[in-house]
Amino acid sequence: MKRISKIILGLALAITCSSCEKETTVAPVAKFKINTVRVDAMPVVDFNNAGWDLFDDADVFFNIEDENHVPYYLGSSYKVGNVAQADLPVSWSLTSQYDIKDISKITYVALFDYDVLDENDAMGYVGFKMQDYEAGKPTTITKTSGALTVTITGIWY
Ligand SMILES: [Ca+2]
Ligand SMILES: [Ca+2]
Repeated sequence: MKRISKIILGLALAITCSSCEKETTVAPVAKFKINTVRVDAMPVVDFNNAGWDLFDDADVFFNIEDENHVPYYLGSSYKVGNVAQADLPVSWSLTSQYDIKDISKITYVALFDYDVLDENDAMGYVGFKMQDYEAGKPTTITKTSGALTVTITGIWY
């Protein structure tokens, strides 16, 4: 009798445990990893209506920034020299994937023209709020902001 009640107690515990485990398991929050960044379109001139460089075309690179525009991926060493409009699109495969861990926040891809003698020229930025894409989970997303169009590809995990 004693033994039976022990077994029953054990069973009851097992059932309770498995059911409470189920209750505490919430749906995993989706995250996104950026694998490639592509610039499909970029502004022809800077904010002063001048060309990006005096004698030739823009030397293009991008940074990936968080919602406060703090850069977490610095792409200046992967710049592509003298990109004319006819050269577009240009794309980069990231050497290390960029993890967007909080998809409720905006992740910016900011484009620059690399300059040697003065500060790099900002060419614009595009913001991606991955939460907006969570339902369909597309792996390629294109977004335009002003004259700049950026496509990111990656994986949901
Ligand atoms: Ca320049
Ligand atoms: Ca140049």
